[in-house]
Amino acid sequence: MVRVSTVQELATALRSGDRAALARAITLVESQRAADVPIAEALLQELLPHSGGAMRVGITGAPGVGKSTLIEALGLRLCAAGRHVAVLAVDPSSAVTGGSILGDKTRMTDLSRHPHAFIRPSPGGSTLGGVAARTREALLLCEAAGFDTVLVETIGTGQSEVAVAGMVDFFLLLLSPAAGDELQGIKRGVMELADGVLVHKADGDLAPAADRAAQQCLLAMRVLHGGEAEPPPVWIGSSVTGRGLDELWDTIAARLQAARASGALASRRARQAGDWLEQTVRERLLTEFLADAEVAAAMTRAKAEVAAGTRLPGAAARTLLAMRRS
Ligand SMILES: Nc1nc2c(ncn2[C@@H]2O[C@H](COP(=O)(O)OP(=O)(O)OP(=O)(O)O)[C@@H](O)[C@H]2O)c(=O)[nH]1
Ligand SMILES: [Mg+2]
Repeated sequence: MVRVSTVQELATALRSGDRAALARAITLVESQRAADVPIAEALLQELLPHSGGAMRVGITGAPGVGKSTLIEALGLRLCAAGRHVAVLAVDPSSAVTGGSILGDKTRMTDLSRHPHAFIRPSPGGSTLGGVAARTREALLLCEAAGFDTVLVETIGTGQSEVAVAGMVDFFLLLLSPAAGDELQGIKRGVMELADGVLVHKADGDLAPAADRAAQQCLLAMRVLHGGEAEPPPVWIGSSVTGRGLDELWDTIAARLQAARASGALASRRARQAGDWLEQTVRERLLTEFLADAEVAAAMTRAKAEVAAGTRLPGAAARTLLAMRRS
């Protein structure tokens, strides 16, 4: 797609703030064509020293809780305050259907028109790992292009949350005002991953329920983070009225500022990069292993045997792994 000799040109254009170059660069890292992979890697390597400058904030929550609406409301405020905001998405459903939360459902019309904003729908792909990896690389590209704020939206489905929590500096969970009743049903793992919780849609008739939900959430967070000096904050807010949004962002910004000063942010990012490396190795090993036609056929047979209960998964896995070529 892009000639090797143009990596330098593309990097230069991207760093100068050229949107088309950024979009092209992201398309390049999203490309699954074998020929594009080394070029994408060269580009990322070239731009790596210029990445890392953004506040990276992940936003998760059940479908319809208002993630996109919040991102648009926050994004517009941040742009008005002079920040440059990039919005990315990790959508596990797009891995299956090729659809995209940002593209199809919520277009963030006002934010997308703002000259200081850049919105990129979730990449397609066959695995969540692949989609998340490309989003992470897109995040680095946005930073190299000068965006000082990157917001990553993901639907709350467990795995994608772990992936997004692993690429951001602050992971925000959105709850609906009804969450007080449903708190039991919210996966404990998600509450544990969250660096903060916003009880959203606290407006109109929903406001009293939001207050109750926030109280219950506060209790739950205290239990989960009992020993910590600074347990994750719980906010109440509305993207429709704007209630609580300034406070939300100011607290996140202050926490990140403190984490930067103390070195906690650098160690969080270092740990994330290490985890990412390990995960990438796992995923590539598996992909390469299964790319062998004999192995794939044996895997299909083994799955049938395991499903039928005629073989144990452990034994079948051992036989399969013995097929590895050295
Ligand atoms: N009352 C109220 N409604 C809101 C608020 N924020 C969003 N909504 C509404 O909630 C619905 C879903 O909003 P989205 O922003 O698309 O929610 P989402 O979490 O991004 O949804 P998915 O991407 O599909 O998971 C829309 O009808 C919004 O208008 C809010 O603060 N108050
Ligand atoms: Mg959305």
